[in-house]
Amino acid sequence: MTNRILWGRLNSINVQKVLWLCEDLQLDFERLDAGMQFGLTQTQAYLDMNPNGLVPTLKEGNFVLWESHSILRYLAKSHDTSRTLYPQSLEDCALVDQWLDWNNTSAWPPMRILFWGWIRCSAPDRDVADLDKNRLIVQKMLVILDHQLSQFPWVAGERFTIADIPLALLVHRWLHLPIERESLVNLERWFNAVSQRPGFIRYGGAALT
Ligand SMILES: N[C@@H](CCC(=O)N[C@@H](CS)C(=O)NCC(=O)O)C(=O)O
Repeated sequence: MTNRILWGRLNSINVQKVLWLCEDLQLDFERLDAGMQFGLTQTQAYLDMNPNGLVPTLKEGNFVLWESHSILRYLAKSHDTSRTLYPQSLEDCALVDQWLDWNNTSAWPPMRILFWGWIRCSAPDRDVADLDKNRLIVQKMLVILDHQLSQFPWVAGERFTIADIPLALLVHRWLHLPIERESLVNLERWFNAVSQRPGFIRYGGAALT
């Protein structure tokens, strides 16, 4: 019997981040479908846990936490005995935070527009010019990531960390959209490696829906 409950639908990128880490850490949990077609997120009971009405939400015992990156940090700090996924050294930890923040503020916003436009929007409603503008912005972001990966094997340096997780899920979406892409060799090398992680194999590599 687990004391860990995760609310969120399987095709949500933010839920997948947490599922991936639970798999890599071999944590047991119960997952309850919530969000989009599953609803639940606007019920008072859910809003009392997560006032944003979004997924994921994690509950461990009586402790409730939302924001996918906060959940990643919390689970890595509390359950990663190797202390490498969210490193203890001030500088290494700051670099992980830097890339997690960059994902949320620079890379994901234009990628979210691309993902919704190509996957969740019907063709007649698609603003192709706007999508192409955002494609170029994402490409520019991925050139920055590619440059980082030309110097280091993993996103935040010499080891796999929680900073790799959101960016790998973003790149998986990028690679599966029906769009033009410039080839980025370091990014491709890293993506081949990161997609061997147990969490990606189980939860990250599904078809986009
Ligand atoms: N910053 C939040 C964003 C959460 C978020 O936007 N979740 C989306 C799914 S990826 C959501 O709940 N969408 C509404 C729904 O699924 O009903 C996080 O990282 O957890």
